[in-house]
Amino acid sequence: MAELAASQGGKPITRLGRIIMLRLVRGTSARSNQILQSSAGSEPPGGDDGGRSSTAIVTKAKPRTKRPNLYRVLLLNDDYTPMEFVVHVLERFFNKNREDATRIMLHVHQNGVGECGVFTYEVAETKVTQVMDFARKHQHPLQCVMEKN
Ligand code: TYC
Repeated sequence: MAELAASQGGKPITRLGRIIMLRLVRGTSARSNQILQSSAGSEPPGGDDGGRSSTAIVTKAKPRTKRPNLYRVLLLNDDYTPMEFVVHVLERFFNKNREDATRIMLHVHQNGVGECGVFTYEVAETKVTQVMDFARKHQHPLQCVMEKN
């Protein structure tokens, strides 16, 4: 990915990412991601080449996307929360269909813990808060937690 912009010598240049400056005159070599030659503010006004040369800026924006940390949201088993309530929680807050919700609920019931989904930190935190608030409102001891993936 490269962007090209040209400027006359002496004009200020907006910097975008790493900038490679190339003097478009004979004899200039290019090495990527390095400033080769800058004429900004250093060229004599008017130049000495009869206006035949110009300065180009090639910006090569290095992709800087980072993968976000991911967190698993888990439901914990208990002896009191009704199965139907847990299925409803999985449908309502984790967008599960009834079949998947029932499968996950039974997994938690039998194994003590089970995964509802994997999310970025803020989404996971929101889900945990929503589930805990909803369980408390209905006076069920259901516990929902998150753990780093
Ligand atoms: N063990 C509960 C019951 O027998 C059901 C249950 C399932 C509770 C999953 C919590 O996360 C849970 N009523």
